[in-house]
Amino acid sequence: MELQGSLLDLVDDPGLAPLSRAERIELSHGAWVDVLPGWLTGADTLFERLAAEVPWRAERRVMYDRVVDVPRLLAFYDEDDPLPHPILAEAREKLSAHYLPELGEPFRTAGLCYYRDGRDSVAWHGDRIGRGRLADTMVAILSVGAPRELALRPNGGGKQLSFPLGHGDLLVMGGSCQRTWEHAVPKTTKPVGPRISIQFRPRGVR
Ligand SMILES: O=C(O)CCC(=O)C(=O)O
Repeated sequence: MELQGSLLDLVDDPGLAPLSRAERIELSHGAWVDVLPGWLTGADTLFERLAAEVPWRAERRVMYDRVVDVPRLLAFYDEDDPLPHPILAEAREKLSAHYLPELGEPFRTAGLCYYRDGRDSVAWHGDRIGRGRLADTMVAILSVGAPRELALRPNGGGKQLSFPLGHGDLLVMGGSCQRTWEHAVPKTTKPVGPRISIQFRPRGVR
């Protein structure tokens, strides 16, 4: 399915709204999320550029006794790697400045995931490789393309929250969220278009 552009997003040049408009939702155990729908304008144009220009990797991994395809395409930009579009460097700078008083350090790396259709997904997990396993941190997710549900639940189960994220929406997971909550992008049989998520993380968080 092709990306259906958002009527609210007909501008070509990407731009970012003030982060002071983000709304905080407190979760349990010291976890929270900040949400800012439509943070990035021109997100559909950015989606098309990233889809075409990023060197996407298809990964495979061992599951039980089989090797299976990871159901999404991936790209990773380490802290010194040039990002694939200048608006992403600007987004990282703005996030770093806004959250510095709480986070105490800048966002540095960018992980990109490309969900081509409803069969692409990521299972329940926390970003606990590295410092997110032991200490509070933040992961900021900018979504472009068609909305997909990002689901959150307390570790091991419980009442689930779900955010449809696409077309320039921002969601920041903070506090103990990576340790005490899990997140996922579930598969869906609904006819959904493609989505790219850009996750900004501090050094040593994966
Ligand atoms: O697609 C998303 O927004 C979430 C990605 C994610 O959880 C991850 O790559 O660890």
